[in-house]
Amino acid sequence: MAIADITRPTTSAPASASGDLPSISGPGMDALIEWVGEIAALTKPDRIHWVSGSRAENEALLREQVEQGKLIKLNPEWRPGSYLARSHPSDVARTEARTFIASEREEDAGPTNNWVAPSEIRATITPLFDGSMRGRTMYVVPFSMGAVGGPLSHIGVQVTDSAYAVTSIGIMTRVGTDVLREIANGAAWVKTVHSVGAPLAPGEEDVAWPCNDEKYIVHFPDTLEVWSYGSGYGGNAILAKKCFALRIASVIGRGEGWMAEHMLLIRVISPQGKAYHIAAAFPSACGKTNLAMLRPTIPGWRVETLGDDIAWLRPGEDGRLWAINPEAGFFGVAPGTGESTNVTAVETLWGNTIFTNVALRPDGDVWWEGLTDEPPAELIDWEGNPWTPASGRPAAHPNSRFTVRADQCPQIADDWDAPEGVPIDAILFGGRRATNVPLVVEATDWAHGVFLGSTISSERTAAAEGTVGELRRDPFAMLPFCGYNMADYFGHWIKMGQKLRFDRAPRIFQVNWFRKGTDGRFLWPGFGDNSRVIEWIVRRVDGEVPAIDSPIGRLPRIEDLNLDGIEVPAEDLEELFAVDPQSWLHEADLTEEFFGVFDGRIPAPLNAELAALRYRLKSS
Ligand code: GTP
Ligand code: SPV
Ligand code: MN
Repeated sequence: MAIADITRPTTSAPASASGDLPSISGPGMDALIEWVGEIAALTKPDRIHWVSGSRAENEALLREQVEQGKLIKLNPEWRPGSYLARSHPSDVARTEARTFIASEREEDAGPTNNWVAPSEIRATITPLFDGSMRGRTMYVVPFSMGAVGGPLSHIGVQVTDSAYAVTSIGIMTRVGTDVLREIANGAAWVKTVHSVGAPLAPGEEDVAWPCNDEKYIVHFPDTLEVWSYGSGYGGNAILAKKCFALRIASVIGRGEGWMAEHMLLIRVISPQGKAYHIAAAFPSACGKTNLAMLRPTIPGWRVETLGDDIAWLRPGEDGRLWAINPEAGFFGVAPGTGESTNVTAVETLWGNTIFTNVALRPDGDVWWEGLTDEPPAELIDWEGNPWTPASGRPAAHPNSRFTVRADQCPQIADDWDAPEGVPIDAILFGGRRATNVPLVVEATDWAHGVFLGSTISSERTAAAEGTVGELRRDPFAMLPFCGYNMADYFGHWIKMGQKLRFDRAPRIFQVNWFRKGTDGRFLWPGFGDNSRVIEWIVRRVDGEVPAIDSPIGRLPRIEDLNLDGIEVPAEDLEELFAVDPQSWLHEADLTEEFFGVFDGRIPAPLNAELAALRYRLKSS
């Protein structure tokens, strides 16, 4: 099939699935209908469509987007049920500078968030939303994070004028009438409003990716609301994800005694058949999806996927920390995902996938850097222009993504959506650090682990706007996602530890797959070989191996690392675990500077950890 055949838009027709208000009644329904009416009165859409989550509705929405030239249907021979979206070149990642926390009090947002007074921002955005959906359909999407009705689950409703967002939310969350029934029965829900900010005048033709140069992603933690304007991309538009499941949920969790974290979730199974559960927080585009889908290169070990981006964790009555993945799909980074790095992801993407900003092959399939070693001879790049390997620019955008249901993953755990979740044995914190941070370090106790989490820094990636490669603090990988003062968030972590039984609390580790040699290459093979580090971690959890005390934490003895079948030169291994006291004293100075930003609000146990670190470094 030629490219022209699958990209040609035809005339538009409305989605056929009814979109009528379902006949569900109950005390909670009236409040929802009233709120939808208020938003419609403000945004003035041509139509309101209540999303039922049915298959027929989803197919109609996809078909309509193809007819409007907003999605390209991929060749079903290679990629059944799959589509390509190309965003506007100005709307390709989360916009942190346009993301706001509008708490009543500035100190509740804290120095790392963009704070704005609720009354002020409402005065700014209300005129923008006024009439912003003219000429468009307003979709009402009820969704559940976590199994519908589960003890750790929460409900939200997103209204949006983007069909692309609706089909994405349908993959990423549980959408449907059973959620409405929960709302009707009185369940609490979070209000999220999304407009791409591109009203259509009568007769005006739509563009492939409507958006607005002016963007506002605003969170109201005191009233549990999100208002997002101007962007159609990722976390800016799928409000269930970062806006709700992290920023708003972190605030709810602070009040209710649980934690919303930027973490993947896996079950590791040893050759003896013993299962361990690990949660790991790495910043955006630093390897969560890859570790979530790990295929161990060491014989006998297996990993089952539970989640790849967000975990909600709650101390259980048994003194353990229990976790669920509140999402139902993966919104993963495409570049770098290939047979040699993440074959599980490649298999997950066999069909029923929405790709955004990847390249299109002449045969109607997709491609991105790293999918295969050799690029195809010709492509259409993410902006729709002809591309060859000689073009001298990437064919896929560095933050191009796939959106696919979790249950398509060949190694998803059978019980991945169990409402009660899984008990966590180990928590990992990581980042992208070319220098200083060893391959793995174990915290001496919970407070030291919280200190490690609070001091994580990482080189910036293309997942958000900003300078790629620049080192920045990203505590707990939550810098862009914490809905309240991060110093209080550190304190919440300390308190959560006190709720756990000391002998049942997860052990905490810091990892770094990205340390580089002086020649600029990665010292550690990474990907499937990260299972070797996981094996050591699990053996530490079981108390099977001793560790070496260092000023920054406990390091493995090299002889305890399973290196069978890989060649890592001895000098590289040494470099991977080198702890240079001078560089670390400098890191400690930077940590003091970072803590200083919080105006004395850093919890005392973390200041004590910093002092103890310096003492150990100076006396080592
Ligand atoms: P978000 O979805 O933005 O939160 O990203 P993520 O944390 O899920 O990152 P992901 O797993 O998608 O990886 C991002 C990039 O890091 C990809 O290009 C990967 O190929 C690369 N990467 C992941 N794991 C490793 C590793 O162990 N070693 C190296 N060198 N690169 C890795
Ligand atoms: C991230 O940036 O951490 C993501 C992508 O997972 S987005 O949903 O756009 O935030
Ligand atoms: Mn993420």
